[in-house]
Amino acid sequence: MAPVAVEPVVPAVLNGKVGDPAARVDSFDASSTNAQELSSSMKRNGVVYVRNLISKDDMDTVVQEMRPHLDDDTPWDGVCFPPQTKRLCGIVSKSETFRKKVVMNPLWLALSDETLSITSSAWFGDIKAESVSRPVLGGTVCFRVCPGATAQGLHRDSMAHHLKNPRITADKYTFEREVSISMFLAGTKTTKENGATRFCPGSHLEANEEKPNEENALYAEMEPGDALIMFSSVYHAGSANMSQDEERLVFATFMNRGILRTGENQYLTIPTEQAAKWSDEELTVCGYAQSQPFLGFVEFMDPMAAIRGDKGGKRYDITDQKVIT
Ligand SMILES: O=C(O)CCC(=O)C(=O)O
Ligand SMILES: [Fe+2]
Repeated sequence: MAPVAVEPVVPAVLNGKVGDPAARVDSFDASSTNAQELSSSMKRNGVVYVRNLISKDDMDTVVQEMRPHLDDDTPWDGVCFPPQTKRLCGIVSKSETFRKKVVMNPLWLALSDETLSITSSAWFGDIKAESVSRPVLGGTVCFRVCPGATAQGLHRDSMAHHLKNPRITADKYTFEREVSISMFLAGTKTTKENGATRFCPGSHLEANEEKPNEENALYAEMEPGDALIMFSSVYHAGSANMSQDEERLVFATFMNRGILRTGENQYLTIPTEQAAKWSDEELTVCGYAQSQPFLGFVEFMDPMAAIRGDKGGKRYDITDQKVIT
């Protein structure tokens, strides 16, 4: 089925600065598209709009269910977020409507499966068996950008997974390059003025080593209930909120490859009260420390602090890493 609307092709994209000169952004309506159509568009561009992924009424309910928690966060210490932003993590368990309508959205789950499921066969003696590893929820975070916020730096969320992909052209692309996909769902109207997420179409084809280029960025202008879906290898960021009084809410949902976990489930196997008394070294070996950068956090905090009931644990910033330039 043809896209219902196509965003204008941007000259910066046409002049070949991004991975593929043909990169553009397609926009589909959730009622008349399917996972195959969305994934083939993402293959080319790294990113796609799905308009009306959830209804405005459901989106309003999600915002109402979140509202009591939206002020809980404290300003970020570091450069990852400007002080006028707030984050709310773990929303899969904070809003039932979010869990049922967004995390469990059939089109989103089908798209996750289409792009991230792994099927392989293996021998066990004389038996050859085929197995499928399905994607798992990587995280759910509400990003709130208030007036006066400056722009966040362009980054790839896949930096957390230490990918070392080379630059390729779109015809060489396969989903094997990816570890994760992200959905950015508009909770309020999002505009260039009020801090819409910006993103660089085609940047999933660039090498991980390549620096982001602001000139290639587009702003994800959306109505409540619309979604921007991208591979976590696409450069993107929250933007400056230059409005007088508009709060910008975006609800992010991440799906990761199902193999990104341990064999034995340590978090359910080891009693939490017991783990809370173990040494830092023991907890680190058992997977209770963050993998730098940004994997395994609890409310963006160091999980070692969280397991010991310390609500003021360290929140690792990019500047806590070894900064090279
Ligand atoms: O707020 C946004 O629009 C994006 C935030 C983001 O990409 C992040 O913090 O990783
Ligand atoms: Fe991000």
